[in-house]
This record gives sequence, C-alpha cells and structure tokens, in this order.
Amino acid sequence: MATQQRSIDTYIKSAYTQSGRWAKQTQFKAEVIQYCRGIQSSNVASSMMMSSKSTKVIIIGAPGIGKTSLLLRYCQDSFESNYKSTIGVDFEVEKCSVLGQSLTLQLWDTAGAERFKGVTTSYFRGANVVVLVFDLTQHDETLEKTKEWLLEARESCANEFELFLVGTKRDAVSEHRFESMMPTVLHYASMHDAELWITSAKTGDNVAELFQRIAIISMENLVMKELSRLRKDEIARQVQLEKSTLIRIKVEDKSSSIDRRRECCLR
Ligand SMILES: Nc1nc2c(ncn2[C@@H]2O[C@H](COP(=O)(O)OP(=O)(O)OP(=O)(O)O)[C@@H](O)[C@H]2O)c(=O)[nH]1
Ligand SMILES: [Mg+2]
Repeated sequence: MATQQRSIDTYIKSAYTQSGRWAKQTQFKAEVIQYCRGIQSSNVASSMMMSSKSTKVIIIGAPGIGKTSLLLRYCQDSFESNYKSTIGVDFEVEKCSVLGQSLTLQLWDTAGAERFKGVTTSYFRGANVVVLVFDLTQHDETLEKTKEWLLEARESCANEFELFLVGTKRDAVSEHRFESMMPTVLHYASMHDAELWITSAKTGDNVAELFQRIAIISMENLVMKELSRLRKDEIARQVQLEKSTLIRIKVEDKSSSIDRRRECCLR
C-alpha cells in the first residue's frame, strides 16, 4: 500500500477519448466541484460532506496478461518480471482524495485461470468499476477473451458499472505493431462502450493515471448520487412542510369559523 495518500485535483482523461460514456466530458462537473470543496448550498448538511466514500474495482481478463502487475505498479510502484499466477482473488485498499474528498479504492485482483472462474466471479458482485484487461503482445486472443469476461461481469455484478478496457505491456510492442493493431483495439473499445487505456506496468506508463481516472469517475458518480438523494429528501421535506402548513391553516380556519358562529349566537 502506498504510504502517502494521493490527491487528485485536476481532471484527467485517456489519450483515447473516442469511446465510453464519459468521452465528451472534459472537466469536473460544477456540482461535484462545489460539493467536494464544501461550498454546496444550504440544503446539504455539513455532516454529509464528511461521509466516507468508497468504490469497488474489479480487474478481470485472461491469465498472464498483467492484471496483478498493474496493481503492483500502482500500489507499490514496483514490477516483478517472474510470473506468479494469482490464486483465486487478491485484494488491495488504496486511499486517495479527489478535490479534497477522500475516497477508498477497493481493488480486487482476480485470477485469469479458468479453474478459478467459479471463485473469482463470486467476487464480482457489487463492483462499481470493471477493468477489463487485454495484453498488447497477444492482442488477438486476449481481446477476443474480453467478450467472455465482460459477459461474466454483466451476469455477476448485479448492478451498473463503469467499464475500462486496458491494454497492457505497451513497452513490449513496437511502434509499428502498435499502430497496426489500434483500429482493432479501438473497435473493441467502442463495441464494449468502454474507455480505453494503454499501459505498461514495467515502465509505469499510464498506470497511476488509469487509477486516478477511476477515482475521478467514481467520485463523480458518488457525489451525483448523493446530491440526487439529498434533493429528493429536500423535496420530500418541503412537501411534508407544505402539508403540515395546510393542515394548520385548515384547523385555524375551522376554529375561527366556530368562534364566529359562537359570537353570532351570543349576540
Ligand atoms: N514487458 C512487460 N511485461 C509485463 C507487463 N505487465 C506484466 N508483465 C509480465 O507478464 C507476466 C504476467 O503478469 P501478471 O501480472 O502476473 O499477470 P496476471 O494477469 O495477473 O495473471 P493471472 O494472475 O494468472 O491471471 C509476468 O511475467 C509479468 O512480469 C508489462 O507492462 N510489460
Ligand atoms: Mg494475477
């Protein structure tokens, strides 16, 4: 685990912005900035500002494509060239802050081996972010495999999630090879409606940025969800207030007409 909490204050995007549902957004939403900076209007209770936020991220894909290495680079800033296949599932917790709001990333590293599928998919439930990994050095097979893994994720997550398609081992493919595979890779990204990232755990290229991007999108989702809940609560409170005011007016109205009748009788 990293010793220092990372702070994310600037909005970052992938270099490949053609696909994914966040493709058109170029900066933090104004409401998110206001919320995170604690200058939201009065209807947001200050206690809400402090509520801790966390997001579940699962890293999935074929065996040996560099899933564990991505995490190792991000969490410990190191690289292991010996391949040690993951047994079932591993778990890391990373804390960061986005625009000053703290966020816990629960990072689930899953085994790609077929024999663990029963175990790994049981951990997919409740994932907010799916990192669908393929290996640039064997992009034909591993990209094809992403279809199966995505299907597994859709079946097992039981909720909506953000999707990232991540190509690994960029250091191990030549510029020429990379350029020639890109049309296929971009096609897969748009087919899955996923945001595409190209990384290298060996050199560290784009690894921290990828997780920063995951943190940004997670924070945007969490804040927007919370604001929508707060607005609903506020509307419900207003309706309740209006109802009780109406009842009070009616009661007052009734009692004043009784008083008037009484006055009449007394005359
Ligand atoms: N050159 C290069 N090699 C990498 C990179 N990332 C991972 N590798 C190597 O690829 C092999 C497999 O990496 P892992 O991260 O263990 O793969 P995995 O996807 O976690 O595999 P499973 O746990 O079996 O599913 C290891 O030998 C790594 O050193 C990279 O960015 N560049
Ligand atoms: Mg692994």
